Amino acid sequence: MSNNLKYGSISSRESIELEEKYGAHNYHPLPVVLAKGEGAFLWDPEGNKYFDFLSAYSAVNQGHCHPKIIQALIDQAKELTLTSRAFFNNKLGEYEKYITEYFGYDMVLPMNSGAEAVETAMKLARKWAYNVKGVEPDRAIIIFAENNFHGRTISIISASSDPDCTEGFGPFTPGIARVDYDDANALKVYLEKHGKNVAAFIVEPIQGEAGVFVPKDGYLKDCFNLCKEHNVLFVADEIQTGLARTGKLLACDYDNVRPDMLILGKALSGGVLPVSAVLADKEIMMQIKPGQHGSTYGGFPLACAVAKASLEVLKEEKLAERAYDLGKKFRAALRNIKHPMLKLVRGKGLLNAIIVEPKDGNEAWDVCLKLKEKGILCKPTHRHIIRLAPPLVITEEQLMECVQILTDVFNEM
Ligand code: IF1
Repeated sequence: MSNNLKYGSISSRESIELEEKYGAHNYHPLPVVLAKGEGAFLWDPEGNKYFDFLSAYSAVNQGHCHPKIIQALIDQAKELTLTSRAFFNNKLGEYEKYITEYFGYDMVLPMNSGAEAVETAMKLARKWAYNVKGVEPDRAIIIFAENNFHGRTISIISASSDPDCTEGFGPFTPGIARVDYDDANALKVYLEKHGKNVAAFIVEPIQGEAGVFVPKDGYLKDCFNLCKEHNVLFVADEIQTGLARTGKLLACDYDNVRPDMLILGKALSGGVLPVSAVLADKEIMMQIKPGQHGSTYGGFPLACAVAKASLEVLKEEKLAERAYDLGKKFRAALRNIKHPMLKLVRGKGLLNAIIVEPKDGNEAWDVCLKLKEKGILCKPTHRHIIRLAPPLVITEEQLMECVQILTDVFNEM
């Protein structure tokens, strides 16, 4: 038992030692231990307070432990948590009606992790290709973008161009192709050559992991139109960009594109449970028949209650509008920080990133360590890019306080 603890019963040091000893080393976390979260804030066991500028990779858009979402969790947890889909339950149908009307689709297939939803979309696309489009059996192709990130399963990393995601995990799933991101012509050329066997084009409206790559205005619309020309499904992976994060309900809204399949996850549960979903109209969704796909927890009553509350919060608190307005102010303020290490600012809404130019042996990781000391938690991606993505409930005043902290850190580098 350690003294000077504010939250929990073990210290930061003990927590790290336990993770090092007993947990797989599949991450290299920033040296900080979190014990409590509320809104835009996190605290370590000793009570040190931090702004969360990662939001668990956009899973906590509604803020940590949002009261309404936690209440929904508690109320449902006392009634019924899991039935499996062997039986009906009184929460799933109500949630399915709510979420399909919320996004304007006929149907939804509920899953758990984002990767499971992406895999589900791939299976639906293949079924549709064979049953509706008439692609020959086992010939369906799914196109992804270079530098994509859609999850960690074998079939999803089969689409990855990142050696860290693929090395030593072969052999890979066939029927997968890649085209350059933010280049509709690359998709056009591929579809003109192979379009008759292509089931779908799966794309992130903004590439998160790649470093918040925002494509040109109209890129998504051009790709959508090309897909329609070649009878190919346009599938948007909005697991990270969706649910108000980029300043619209969906990032596809910027191009007025309605994806044939919409993939959601992360903030769909406000960071409370792994909840994901694939939304599509009947022609696609009904290609999967009873017994052909599913999962033990997919659409379980507890997830339905939590996800419905999480979606309600987005609307009630106008989080997309907030993200839009605060994002513009945030990028403008960041661009005012004149420092040789702060090379570039990019993003939409409150999904932003800065590119850090190494200087005197300091690089993005060192900036993140300094930010941690001053009360902001964020982490580099691809070494020189720092994603800055606070919960959408952060206030303008708090955001500007963080800009000042960022300014101070760079000036001290
Ligand atoms: C990790 C980042 C990585 C996603 C998109 C599907 C998934 C993700 C657009 C899969 C998940 C997470 C996974 C996590 C770190 C984070 C991430 F992009 F957000 F930064 F890895 F690249 N589509 N992204 O962003 O969803 O199965 O994780 O629920 O794996 O390290 P999941």
